[in-house]
Amino acid sequence: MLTEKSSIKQLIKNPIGSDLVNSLLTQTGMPEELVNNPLCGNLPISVIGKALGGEMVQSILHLVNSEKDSPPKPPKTITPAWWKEAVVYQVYPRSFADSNGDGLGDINGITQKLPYLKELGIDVLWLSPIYDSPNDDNGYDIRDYRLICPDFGTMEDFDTLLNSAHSMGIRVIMDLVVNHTSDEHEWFKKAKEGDEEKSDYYIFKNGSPNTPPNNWLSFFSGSAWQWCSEKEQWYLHIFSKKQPDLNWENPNMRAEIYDMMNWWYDKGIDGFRMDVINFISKSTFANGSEALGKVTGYRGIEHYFYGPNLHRHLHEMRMETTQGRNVFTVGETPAIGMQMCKLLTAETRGELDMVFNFEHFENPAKNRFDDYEYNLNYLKKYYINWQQNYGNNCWQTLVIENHDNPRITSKVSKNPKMREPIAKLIATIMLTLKGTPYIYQGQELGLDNVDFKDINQMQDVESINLYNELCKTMPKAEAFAKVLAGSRDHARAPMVWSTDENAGFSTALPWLRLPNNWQTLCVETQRVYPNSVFNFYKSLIALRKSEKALVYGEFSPVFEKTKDIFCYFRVLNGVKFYIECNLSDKILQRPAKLYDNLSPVLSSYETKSNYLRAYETNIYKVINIY
Ligand code: ISL
Repeated sequence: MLTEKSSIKQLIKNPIGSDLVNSLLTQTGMPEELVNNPLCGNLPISVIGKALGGEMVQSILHLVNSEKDSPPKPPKTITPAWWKEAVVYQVYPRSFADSNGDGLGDINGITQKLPYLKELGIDVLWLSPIYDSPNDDNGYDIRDYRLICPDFGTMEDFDTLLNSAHSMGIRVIMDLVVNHTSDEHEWFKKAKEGDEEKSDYYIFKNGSPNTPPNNWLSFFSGSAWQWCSEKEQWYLHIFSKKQPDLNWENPNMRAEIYDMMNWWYDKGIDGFRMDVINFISKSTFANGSEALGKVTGYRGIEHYFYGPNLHRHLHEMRMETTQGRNVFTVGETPAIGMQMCKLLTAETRGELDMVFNFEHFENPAKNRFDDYEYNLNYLKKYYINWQQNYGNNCWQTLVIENHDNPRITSKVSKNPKMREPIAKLIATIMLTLKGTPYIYQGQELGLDNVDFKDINQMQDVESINLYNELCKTMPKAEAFAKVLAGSRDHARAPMVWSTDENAGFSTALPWLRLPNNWQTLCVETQRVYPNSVFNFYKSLIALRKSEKALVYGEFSPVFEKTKDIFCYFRVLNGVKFYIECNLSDKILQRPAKLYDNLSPVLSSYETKSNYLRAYETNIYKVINIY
């Protein structure tokens, strides 16, 4: 048991403690040396409270002391699995391909594009939610888990997609959104009508209509509580008020979820991506720490991002649903550090197969809505740490883009000339590291952010709520600029297929503005240009699939201390690759003079050079290992 009097050194020795300290350092931008030097290490934990806010220490101690387990010791070798060798592709159905001319993507559109996914070389298709939904959060608010959203088609269309994908050797995983449902779900409607059993499926609290039960904030602005006039009670919604949180302490609710999961598994799907799955266990409903709230932006998060029953629920879910099936699960786990990820994914623990960790999505002390140029040296540091320390009994996800974040090309540089080299650099890193790569639609084209001019051109509930909130305290133009920097709509813009009207996405006006320069960036244009980002992705995926060393090989970085250079070896059974990356827009001296036994395999530039050009990446096979 750690107390306020325990030392910072002891706190860091504890796996959960080390995650929390790392996360605080990263989010505040404070240097690691601050806690790693012996002088500070011997100070009591209470000084953190003095520096950042007293009540924060109690929350940290509570989290640290409530985890009784440590991550299991890793074995010397990795156990192979098909999903470790797979390349996953995320489709955001609303924006992928419209088959019926209503301006919205749909299931038949995805089926029509399966040959494209095959051509790219992907193995697994992850579908963002396609279930029946009022679409307050584009499908992440589910009304009926066993129905298809009519915007996207029918269950028959889904069956055709699944069968066609399988016949082409592509597996399909679904999004599982069970931290919350839509407020239009049958359970919530019954709860509002006074059904006691269904009321306990959600988190209702008594109180006066003027004061929410606690100070927790919603991810989508404002309080995380909504007054329900029918019941004269508050209900919890960590996301929009149309997404009430489920009560995972209710065994009947859990059983219904497992039943639904098995229903989809029995249909033949190959796994689930589990939305904010680490939020399902709420600890207490005490106020969130003001100080932590300032650091994280999400006041109250310490009470639910790593709750006391999380491991128990995930283990039970696995035993009831996934165990014994040839499928995999990947949890979306915001705010979780490496040690917690190990406790969620270590093979002997029977919880999840992989998780998405997001620590590398922003530079230290930055958040998504800050307008800044992302420094890739941080990505290098992050990957070196994870590749070396995650352990052979845990398997990493390699993810840089998704439907919740702006495009990486725009994030790294505002110079449009850098778009293509950055896209190829990211592709190389993702496809030559250890872990399962998750490519987000359009990433393989090197798409960049959309030139939205006005909040009315945006559709996302998060962007709109944030804009309205910001407008209370700042001029509209400033509020829009902030929203524009981090809006999720950049990644949700329609996929660009051809130079036809509406980029071949739809015959009607698309539901969201098209990406910039779509005529140049679309699939049709890139396909015929041998050095396009698309063809580079294709070659990289093919290379990864033919070389197990790129999947399971040992990772060893070189020239680690050289700024703007990220170089590493991947080695397996005598096969050795050397990967060399320039992380900057400057021309750099090539660091590896020593290696004249390198045979070039793939390069992001068309011509050879003695120097490394802006964001240049090269992959070599090392011949004759001595
Ligand atoms: O993307 C994020 C930070 O870069 C996160 O804060 C993200 O909002 C969070 O991880 C939750 O995302 C998931 O659940 C939401 C849904 O709106 C997102 O689209 C989904 O990916 C609620 O279901």
